[in-house]
Amino acid sequence: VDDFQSPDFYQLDDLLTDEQLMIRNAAREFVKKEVSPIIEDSAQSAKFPSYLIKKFGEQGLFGPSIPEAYGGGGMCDISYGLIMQEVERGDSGLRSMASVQSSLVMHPIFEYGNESQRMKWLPKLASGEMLGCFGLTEPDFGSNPSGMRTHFTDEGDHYLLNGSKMWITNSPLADIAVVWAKNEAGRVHGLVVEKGMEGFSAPEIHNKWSLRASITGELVFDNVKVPKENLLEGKSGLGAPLKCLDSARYGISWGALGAAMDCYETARKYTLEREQFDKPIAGFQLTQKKLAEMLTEITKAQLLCLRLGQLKNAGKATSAQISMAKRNNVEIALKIAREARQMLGGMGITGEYPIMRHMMNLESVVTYEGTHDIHLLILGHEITGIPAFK
Ligand code: TGC
Ligand code: FAD
Repeated sequence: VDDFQSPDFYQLDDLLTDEQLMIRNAAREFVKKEVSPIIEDSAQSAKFPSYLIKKFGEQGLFGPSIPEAYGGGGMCDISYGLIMQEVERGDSGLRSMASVQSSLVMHPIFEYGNESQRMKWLPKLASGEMLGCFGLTEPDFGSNPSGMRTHFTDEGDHYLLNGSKMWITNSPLADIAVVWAKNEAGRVHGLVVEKGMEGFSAPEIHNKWSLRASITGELVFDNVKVPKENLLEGKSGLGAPLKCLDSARYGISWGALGAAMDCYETARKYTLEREQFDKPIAGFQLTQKKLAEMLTEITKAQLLCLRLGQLKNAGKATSAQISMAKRNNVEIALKIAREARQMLGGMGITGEYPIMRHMMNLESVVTYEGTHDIHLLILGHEITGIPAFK
């Protein structure tokens, strides 16, 4: 199950550089060694394997595209995508932990922070000494973050922050939270809130049937005094957090592919070995139809990712292009997981195989970072020029 073959039907590996292949293979080996042996237990017992944070840092899996001067990997966006693919081949929950750290915490600090903020937080986030989280969603504002109520006032020598955030990956363990809140004028700004600040708490959300190996919580701000030097001054307005989402959504497009590959490979191997009616079930036309369609969808999704990565490297990828890839790739991964689950019959529901875990994880992935339908509406807006959100 975990020898990790990577379907490459169109020989896309030939289009990767030696460095990209080396980075991908190193991430693949790491996941095989550190994630695969423990992930089923973590998910079954709903325990986030927090000791992996440091190991992810040591392996260079945090902030791959942040410059090396700040502890990052200085890699291109295709390498970042390949890392996300391999991590999610292991588990979407651990990919969530890593994409929040890289795209939603390190990215805004790097893009919108000043030099002292960058030097204060980025190297420790890169090494896994610190864990971060990103607070945009609120109990009453998920798809529509522009309505957020979390706000801060200028109190002269500090800001006073009030409000709450919901569904925040990593929050109960995070050392810092990049929080999006409105000022007195209603303008959205990013603030870095640090663990231990008075009035700040991050209770865990329990009983998830999805991403059980990832820790999720709330963020509650009750008159939290945030030092003025914790404001990210480089960009304000809703576009600031949405731009971070572009980076995370891009990584998820690759990540979902990893989960899809794992389900496909598991189903391919299982159906070649499992016999019914005196022959391998892979010999029946219905099974072959499923496998052929899975491989076709994986190949199409790989092409989307690779081209999007090239555009991103050239600074030309648009938000709508990223929405198309996130929406398509998560959808095909979810469909492949559901089909693969059926192909394993009763065995498909057990933790002996990774498929049911991927399937349940992907139910969150299809919802977070913009739901399936929100991405469709982003594309509708792009095509027609008419926003249909409101
Ligand atoms: P709208 O008026 O369209 O835009 C407001 C401002 O933002 C700009 N903008 C973007 N900028 C960069 N990247 C994007 N993708 C952008 N989309 C919009 C836009 O140009 C405008 O700028 P300006 O200067 O004119 O003010 O905003 P709207 O309120 O109509 O909303 C648009 C909509 C619905 C697409 C947006 O709100 C949206 O994407 N909603 C979905 C929310 C979402 O994705 N939340 C994710 C939370 S984080 C998360 O889920 C982490 S899970 C992580 C994990 O565990 O992996
Ligand atoms: P809602 O916005 O209430 O949507 C409910 C349904 O209504 C959806 O099907 C949606 O598509 C539909 N809908 C909404 N508006 C429209 C419309 N205009 N037209 C048609 N249909 C519409 N957020 C963070 O900020 N940081 C995190 O780290 C984070 N991690 C998460 C981890 C997990 C496990 C989960 C489940 C969520 C996480 N989120 C995080 C929140 C996530 O981004 C939101 O769940 C998501 O944006 C959807 O918001 P909602 O759940 O409030 O659903």
